[in-house]
Amino acid sequence: MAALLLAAGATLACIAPDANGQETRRRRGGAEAAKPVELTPEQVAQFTKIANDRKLNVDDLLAAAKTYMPSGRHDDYVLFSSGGQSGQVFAIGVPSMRLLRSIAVFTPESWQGYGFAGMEDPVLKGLEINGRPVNWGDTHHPALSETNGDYDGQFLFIGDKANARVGVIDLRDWETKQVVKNPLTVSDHGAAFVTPNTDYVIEGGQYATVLGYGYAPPEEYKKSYRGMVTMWKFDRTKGRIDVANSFALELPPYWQDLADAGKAVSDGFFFINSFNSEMATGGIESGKPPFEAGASKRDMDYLHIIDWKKAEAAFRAGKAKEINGFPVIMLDTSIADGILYFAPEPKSPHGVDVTPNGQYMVVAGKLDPHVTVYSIDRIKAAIAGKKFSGSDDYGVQVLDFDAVKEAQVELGLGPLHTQFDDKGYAYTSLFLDSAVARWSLGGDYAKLHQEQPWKLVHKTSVQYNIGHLCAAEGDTVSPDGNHLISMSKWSVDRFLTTGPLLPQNFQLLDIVQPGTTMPVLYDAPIGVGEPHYCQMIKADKLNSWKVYPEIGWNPHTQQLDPNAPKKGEEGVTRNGNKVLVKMTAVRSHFLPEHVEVNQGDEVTWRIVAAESAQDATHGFCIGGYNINLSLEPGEYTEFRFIADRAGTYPFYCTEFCSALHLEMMGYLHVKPQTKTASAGPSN
Ligand code: K7E
Ligand code: CUA
Repeated sequence: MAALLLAAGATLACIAPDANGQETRRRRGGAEAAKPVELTPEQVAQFTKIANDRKLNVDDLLAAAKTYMPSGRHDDYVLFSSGGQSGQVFAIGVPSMRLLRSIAVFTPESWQGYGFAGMEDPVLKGLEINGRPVNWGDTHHPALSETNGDYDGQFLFIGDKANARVGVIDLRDWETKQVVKNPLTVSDHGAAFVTPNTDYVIEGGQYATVLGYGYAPPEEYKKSYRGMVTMWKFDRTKGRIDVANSFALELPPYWQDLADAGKAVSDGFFFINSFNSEMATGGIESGKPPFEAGASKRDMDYLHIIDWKKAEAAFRAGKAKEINGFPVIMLDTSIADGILYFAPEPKSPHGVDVTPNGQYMVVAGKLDPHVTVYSIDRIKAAIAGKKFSGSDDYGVQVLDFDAVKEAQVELGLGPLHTQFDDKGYAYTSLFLDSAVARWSLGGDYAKLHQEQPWKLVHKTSVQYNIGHLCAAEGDTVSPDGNHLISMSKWSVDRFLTTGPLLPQNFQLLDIVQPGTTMPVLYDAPIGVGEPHYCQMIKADKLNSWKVYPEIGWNPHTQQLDPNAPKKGEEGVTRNGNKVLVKMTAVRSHFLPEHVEVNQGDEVTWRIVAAESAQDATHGFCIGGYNINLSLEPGEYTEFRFIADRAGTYPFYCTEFCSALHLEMMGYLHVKPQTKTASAGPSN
């Protein structure tokens, strides 16, 4: 019987994945080679009956046909979405809207094993702030790495608003490699955005503080509080942010909001919208106007125009000053070197987005029904011609609004963010209207469409209160213009009630047809966190590994690890109270199966998944010791812990990897220190 079971296990383990793969390939091939569909009268009758039974109209049937993915068929795009307060990133297939994976970034996640690898988990260590573990994040803006302004599918960055951190994900294995903490501010908002060749990852601030974790009372706001933007240098070869070559710019204490890098004609600049140029300090509790009123008093705020190539030159010339050990280009240098200019922007705007050709910057009104469009040609000419309307309280020169403004387009209530397609349209989210506005671009874009330039063309209602939106390849120099996601924040009445806390609603819009056709095709509830922004990349641009390149691969160094145990080296060795475990995991056993240590021993455990078949993932957990690893094919992990609690601890594989998965276990025996001590949890 055992032999039979083993044989069955081996069959399942070795043959099933191949058999599945073949099956999948056959089906995909079959689907691609399918003859054009011709419905028989019987099939038409069948469709009609189903539609009527399920109360579906023709548009519903069309929407289903546009989004349904037959089993085994792959999606065309991958949406990388912020997971909001979950601290994660979600990968979602488009057009099916199926969740493909979640990636733990700022919040340890047990399925992926991240954060549960004992004391030495490198990413977990990166979450510490001033010695305190801060194991969550408020993820906002993901940014795919770019080459020449086009997503290259290599890396993904994302900002943590609550703690001013940036996470780096390697898209070869879809795992977080690095988290950097901004040493200047507690929280941020305008992160992450990349320059067109990913030389820098931009992290803009938001709520002004005393830079470098300093203190000053609110009465000293204007004097002591400051905003900032940080330019994190990215080292593509290492796949890490190079902190030593990164720097920041001091900014006035306006609340910098979103950022976007220039591209093509505007390459070398980036742009940040801002609000609270009133420098309101709130204080509703002592009879002062609350922030919401105080920060919205003036008619104009400032679009920040930053010449980052000049800033980089100033940093390299040693002109930065250290704050909390981090180089900062101070305002006087930025003004003197022509690094920073302002342009007026209407009333507490939200979002700045650069058109694919780099020519225009679109700032959405939020409290103003317009988007305001600036042109880089006008900005450059105004700087060169010194067309200033004055300067702000800190001496930053303000460009003349009429000199830099290209157009203003009235769209509706609460415009927030803008995306672009391949047909010369822009799409702006309208939070208060709960709609996506399609409008026509002018300039070189005018020849791509039949509309009047700079005009509202159409609005599609969404459900409800859209924040960001995202078009296919929408932040690149060449957007695809077929799918658009509305990241709707309220979902009341859209889904079954899930208690008082409802999911967010990602709605898929079809933007293929020009003009006034722009239907909602699909509602995808997102029941984790409040996602802010996402980016959508063509799936065939991703070159993900199917398995790790070699057995013994260390995902943190992205190379073969010399410490990875090889087959035949398994065992337990001791040096004083230090115990070294070398283990391999292969269907369906761990080797060794018994590990004996003494209470108080410091245990270093090295484990390799000696597998090369795709999806032959093992897990490894030790209950009570907070250990859980995901051991993907080829992966090597080292973890350490103090065996401070005596007892008998089964360890087992947490992934259903074969028919004999339940047998893939062993025991950690922690022998009590004294003969009288009793073992177990009551110890
Ligand atoms: Cu919610 Cu981009 Cu943080 Cu706008 S942000 S909605
Ligand atoms: Cu290995 Cu279950």
